[in-house]
Amino acid sequence: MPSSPASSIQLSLSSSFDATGLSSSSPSTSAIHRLSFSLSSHCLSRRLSLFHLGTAVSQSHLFRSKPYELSREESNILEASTAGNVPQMVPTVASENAFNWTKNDKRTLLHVVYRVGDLDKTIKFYTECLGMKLLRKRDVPEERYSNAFLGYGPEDSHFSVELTYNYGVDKYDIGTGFGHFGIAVDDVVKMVDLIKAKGGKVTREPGPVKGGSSIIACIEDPDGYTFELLERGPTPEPLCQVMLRVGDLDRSINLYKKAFGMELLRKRDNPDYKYTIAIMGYGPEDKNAVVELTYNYGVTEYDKGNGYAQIAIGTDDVYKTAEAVKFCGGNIAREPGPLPGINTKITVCLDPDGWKTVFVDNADFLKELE
Ligand SMILES: N[C@@H](CCC(=O)N[C@@H](CS)C(=O)NCC(=O)O)C(=O)O
Repeated sequence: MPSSPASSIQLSLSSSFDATGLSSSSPSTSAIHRLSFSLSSHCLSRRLSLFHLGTAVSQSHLFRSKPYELSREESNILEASTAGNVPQMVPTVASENAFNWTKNDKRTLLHVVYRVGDLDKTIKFYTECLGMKLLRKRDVPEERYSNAFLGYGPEDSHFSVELTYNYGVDKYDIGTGFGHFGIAVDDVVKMVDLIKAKGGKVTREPGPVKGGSSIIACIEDPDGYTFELLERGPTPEPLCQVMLRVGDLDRSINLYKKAFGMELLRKRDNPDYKYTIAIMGYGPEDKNAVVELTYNYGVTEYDKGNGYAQIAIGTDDVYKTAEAVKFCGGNIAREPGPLPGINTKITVCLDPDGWKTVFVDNADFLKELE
């Protein structure tokens, strides 16, 4: 039976992904190998190592829930590219499935995790000065730490902070890479007055942001973490930003888009003050918390200290997410699996600057909340 161009391409692609990843039984498969291996070099080494280790089977098992068919556009690209020179960017079965997984997975920013030296003192400051609610607390004595979760609404629908207190550690180094947590408030001056009245430390008085018009102010919490107060209209998500400094903005945007499935919501260059920011997230920033990546001209490295820990992102499958991150050249620092003592399944990714992102199984996370 004659096969359609799409299905013959599908067959060739499948046969190219044998356990070695290097078989070339026919001119067309060898051409496709060149296509597969002509992606960027970090993707190349990842893919080679995965397929050399014979994980092609589990990859396709993970990602191929139904036979993959190339769209007309993809078939055209493939046809055009097999006819001539080696192309720059052609989707493979596995990379396309990884891409689809990342795009269709149910991802939201769950919480941001960092360490504090005195849980009660921080809870008092956040509830009395910042208007947060204490959402839950847990003690994990076998691991010698406690957590407190605070925020502006229930954790199943709001971004929150997860404070970690390690028994006996009362001081942390914040480093220079962590920037701030952003809080949207309707009146920055009023908020700052309240914080001052409660004895809080204001590090930047209210006023228009340098090079812009929005009103901001900065305060420091008891451990020295900066909170930027941003004057905005009413929002369902007052805890609205985590700002991290990065050494190469495009490199980070690429990873956060491809591996984390975030959108680049906004990018702004401020040449007068020699920095560029990129706002990355899973939905519009007036309704969702976002990650603000800041690049300071010429600064490629920061000291990350030991206070700030990570952002947690919900996913429907930590195993597929870990594989998808690897396909995009991301670094999985902890293979997917359940956390000791809590049983929530997680996987950990380290971005090129060393910032940690933890993907948390959505269903396990909801069970934690029960
Ligand atoms: N050099 C700054 C660049 C980022 C920056 O300046 N961000 C703006 C907010 S988007 C800010 O903090 N401005 C301080 C001000 O206006 O006083 C840093 O690394 O924090």
